[in-house]
Amino acid sequence: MKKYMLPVMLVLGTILANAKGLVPGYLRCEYKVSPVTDVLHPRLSWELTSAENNQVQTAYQVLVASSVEKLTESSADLWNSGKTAGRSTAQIEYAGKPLASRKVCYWKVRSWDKNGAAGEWSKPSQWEMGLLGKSEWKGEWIGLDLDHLGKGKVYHLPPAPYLRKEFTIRNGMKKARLYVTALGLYEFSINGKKAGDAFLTPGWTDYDKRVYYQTYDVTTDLKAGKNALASQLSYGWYAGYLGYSLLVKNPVVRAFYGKVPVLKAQLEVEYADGKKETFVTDQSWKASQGALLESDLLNGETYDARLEQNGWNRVGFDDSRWKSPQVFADKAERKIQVYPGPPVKITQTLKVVSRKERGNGTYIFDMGQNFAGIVRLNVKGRAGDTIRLRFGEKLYPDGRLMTENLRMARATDTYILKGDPAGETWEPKFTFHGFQYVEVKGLSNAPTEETLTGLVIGSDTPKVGTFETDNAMVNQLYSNIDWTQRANYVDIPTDCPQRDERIGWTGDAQVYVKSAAFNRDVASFFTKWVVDLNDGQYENGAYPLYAPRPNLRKTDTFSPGWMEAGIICPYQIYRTYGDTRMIRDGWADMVQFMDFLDVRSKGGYLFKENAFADIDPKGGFGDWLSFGKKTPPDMLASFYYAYCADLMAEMAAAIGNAKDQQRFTETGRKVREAIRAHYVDPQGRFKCDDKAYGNGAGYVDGSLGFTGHTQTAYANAIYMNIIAPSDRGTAASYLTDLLKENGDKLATGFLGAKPLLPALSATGHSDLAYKLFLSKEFPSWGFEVENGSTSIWERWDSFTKEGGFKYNAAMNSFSHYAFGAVCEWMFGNAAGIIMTKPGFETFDIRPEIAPDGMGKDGISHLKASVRTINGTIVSEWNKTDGKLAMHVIVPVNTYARIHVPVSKDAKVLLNGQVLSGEVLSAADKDERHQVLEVGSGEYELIVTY
Ligand code: RAM
Repeated sequence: MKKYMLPVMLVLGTILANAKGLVPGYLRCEYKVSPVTDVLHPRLSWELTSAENNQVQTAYQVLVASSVEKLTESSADLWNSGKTAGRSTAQIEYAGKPLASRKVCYWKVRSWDKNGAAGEWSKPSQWEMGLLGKSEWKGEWIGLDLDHLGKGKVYHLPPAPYLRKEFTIRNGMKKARLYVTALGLYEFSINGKKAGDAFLTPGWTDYDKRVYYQTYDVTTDLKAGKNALASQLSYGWYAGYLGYSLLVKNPVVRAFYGKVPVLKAQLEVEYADGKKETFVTDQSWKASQGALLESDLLNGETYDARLEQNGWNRVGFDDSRWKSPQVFADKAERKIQVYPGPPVKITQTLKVVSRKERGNGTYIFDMGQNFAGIVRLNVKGRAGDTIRLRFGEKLYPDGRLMTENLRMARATDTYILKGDPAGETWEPKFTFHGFQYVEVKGLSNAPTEETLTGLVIGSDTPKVGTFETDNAMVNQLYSNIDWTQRANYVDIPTDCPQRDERIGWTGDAQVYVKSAAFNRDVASFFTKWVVDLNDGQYENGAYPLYAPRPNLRKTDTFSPGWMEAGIICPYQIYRTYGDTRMIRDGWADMVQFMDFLDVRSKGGYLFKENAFADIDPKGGFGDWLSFGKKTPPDMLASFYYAYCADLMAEMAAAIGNAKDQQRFTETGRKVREAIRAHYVDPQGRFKCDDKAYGNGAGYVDGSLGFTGHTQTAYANAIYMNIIAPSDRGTAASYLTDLLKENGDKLATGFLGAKPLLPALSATGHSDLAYKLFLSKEFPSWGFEVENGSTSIWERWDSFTKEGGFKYNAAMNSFSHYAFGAVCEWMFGNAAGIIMTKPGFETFDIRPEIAPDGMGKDGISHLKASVRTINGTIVSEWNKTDGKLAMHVIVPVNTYARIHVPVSKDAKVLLNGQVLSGEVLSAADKDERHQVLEVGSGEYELIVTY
């Protein structure tokens, strides 16, 4: 499949008379706008726009100063990069004077364009240094042990501790910063007002190794005279219930890191006269309990408003009956660092779509969308009225709330009224649920529109992708994918938000990470989680099943297809954002993982049948939730071995490590050779020694038997380049045969679904990829949509008309993003946005146009856009009789090759002009492209046949 391309360089657009060169905007530091960071050499980025087409940056200059006034070339006192040649507008490392804790740094940038003309300076932006190191923390860990008050039969849920302290501020306060962290969860307030708007702070980490803190600018919240600091704590990931440990009867079911949640806070006040004062958590604080009687992430909250201690978080409260808090010792090796990710927040509110009475004063509210979050309750009633809220993703056909699939997660919030005649509003603080429906019991008045409001929570990852077509099913599918991502990117990438699981499953994360990056800016989200992954790495080098990794079940360790997240996620972040720091920081860990694979393969560069018979389940999870005979997990492990070696070789090159590059290139070659020798027959079919697996006992679905000849095997082999390019055609025909034998239906699980459509497209079977993509028949993505889904299901058959919710009591989530990995094909193939250099510095636009003749079930118009680190790319196509129109936007500072699909006699108009140039020979079977090489600008292409 040799491609002959004749690049046509286009000089487009007229230079506007008043063009001012390149205009930098969206200034960010460590992927955030105006952040607080403890990165000593933070990385800066900006986005360029220009009134001209075909523009690139040839040089830039960054100024950093300790005040906005000093932000001039002659007085920038922290850093003047000088005119620095280069096209990069991201990952520019601060290289000025060393930065101390608390330093506020102002910065701006200007860029030179391709003609050497300097643009205007950007507007100033800023970042602030946090507390650099533990010695900056003067306070103690304080808390109140209420553990003995947990009373339930099934759940041990003690009340939440409350902490408070009053202090006096002199006149002339200039600036105040509050630094807060907790082992557990905290909400902090100053004079009764919540600090910041983040939720579930300070996030989940391996608390023995590190804990994060948040910084709040509280300058305007303080006043001269008395002020009150107050905090409520909860058990959260530190001391609460986690995962399925209760379900599997693990000896430990809660309090995996510690039993008592504790707080550490530091308020630093600066006066106009230069004096400073610091107020910290210590034994002089007061501690008690209040209305929050139960508070747990998985199990929900119980709040008895009659027990509210009025004014407890304000000045003047009588706390003489409160106790002194207990002071808890620190662990020497525990780091306290700035939270690196995007904050978890309430990102949207939802109105109730419908409410139905079910008798006995029970109502079912439909929020219209499956999401992760909580509800705000708004009620009026008598003191002691008890309202119980239960959450579910689905209703039974008779209208009852379905909660079986939550397994041991109680997911129930209870509010007991105080009887305020003006009405009462309440929402939980330290829990969330995955749901669409809410069952409400105990209302003394009929509910109204205002009774419940849905509050969507999730890591606040900026939306960067859009995807729209004229096919309603596809649009709903895209919406379902994004909602499921939002519901599961909650501090860490979880598998599901509803049942007793919600943990950072590595397999799910690795298959989905590329899709995720098309939808949302996940740079800082993964900056955080990759640290969790490395913290969770086993001593032998394996990455865990889930990160962070409390021991939820004795036998949980690692699995092929899961553990490779430790390589695949940093690689994807490198590709998407050009981030080489994540590679450098994690290099030793990643190399250790590769060493682990080498050792495990006993020098044979291959995993033969039963190579992972010592883990549980045997062989690992394999192509989890697939249909039919199982793809040998050891064969897939071998594929992943080769694939990881390739990614490592590429990352080694990116950080200039030639030795490792060579090592991993070699590894990749040897693994492939070994795979071919062992798992491929002379006809190019994948095979395995199925007898070696015996009756399959101990393997996932082992009783179904094993074969190498599966959709998953060929899809992965093509996707990961396991086979020689000359054998791809053969592999593709086996794949299409298998599909045909199966009535053009997929049979793939977690590891096979992602590469399936990309592999078909890569081998000239785009039409078949579309057929699977657009199908509404079981099993397919469209089937879920046809069944009214607003999110992505865990299983292809999570619900079927014949079987109903047959898996419920076991494992049946309706919000699991793994199968949403089709998103990668939607952007990368259907819209054809294909990165060719990290950060989309160069990319291809090569849309695959949907087949004709499908009417309403097909696609004739598709528009996708992605805001990359280099600006927004748009790819749109519109097919009408005998005509194809393409609309492409190429951002400033990037180059694209636009592949225009043309048939022999096609005429191509570019921005209204007839395009001359050669029609190229077939790229794939019967597909022909004309390739245009372009710089930044907007391109309308009309192809008439
Ligand atoms: C399930 C999880 C997850 C999957 C593992 C193997 O319980 O929900 O999606 O990765 O099992």
